[in-house]
Amino acid sequence: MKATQTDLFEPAPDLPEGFRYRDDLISAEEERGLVERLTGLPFAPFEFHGYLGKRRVVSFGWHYDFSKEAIRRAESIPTFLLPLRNRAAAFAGVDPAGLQHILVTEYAAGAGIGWHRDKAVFEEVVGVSLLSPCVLRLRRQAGTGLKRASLTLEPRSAYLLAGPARTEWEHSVPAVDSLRYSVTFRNLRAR
Ligand SMILES: O=C(O)CCC(=O)C(=O)O
Repeated sequence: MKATQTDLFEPAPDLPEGFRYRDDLISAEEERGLVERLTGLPFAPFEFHGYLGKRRVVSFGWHYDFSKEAIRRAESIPTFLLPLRNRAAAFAGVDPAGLQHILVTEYAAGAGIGWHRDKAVFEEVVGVSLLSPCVLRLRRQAGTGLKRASLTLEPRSAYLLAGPARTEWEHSVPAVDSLRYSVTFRNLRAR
């Protein structure tokens, strides 16, 4: 991580409470194997109320339908993603089986994701980055202004959004320079 140096598990003072980051969640060899499998997935352009985004996505376990603002069942989680889910869960300190939603996102060069907070149906969010670095920007309202933070997510790294980082802060990823995949794991909030 270049922009803001943190301990393995403790956020730097300027990173939000509830945010955690670590490099090298997986090895380069594991990354190669995963990317090979990811390229064969049935990606579709991200759709938001009829607008098609530049990034492409595929969901497993559950799918969040933005047009209906509801989640629905999706294809089962492929077995090749289960070891990565175990690793992500161990990093986040959550039960792997609870991470029932997986979103794989393909960012071609020039694709990013705008400011948002993940939907309230989800609880913690664990993201794993593959192939290329990107900047993760974070912001939240502070009085009449905005408090901001950012860091570089290195390939093979993981981050956790929990607590205020998840519920109070928004995040975004500016357009990437070269192909990047993210695999985000989410558990469902008790209903
Ligand atoms: O690419 C990332 O790691 C961020 C993904 C994200 O914010 C999302 O899917 O909501």
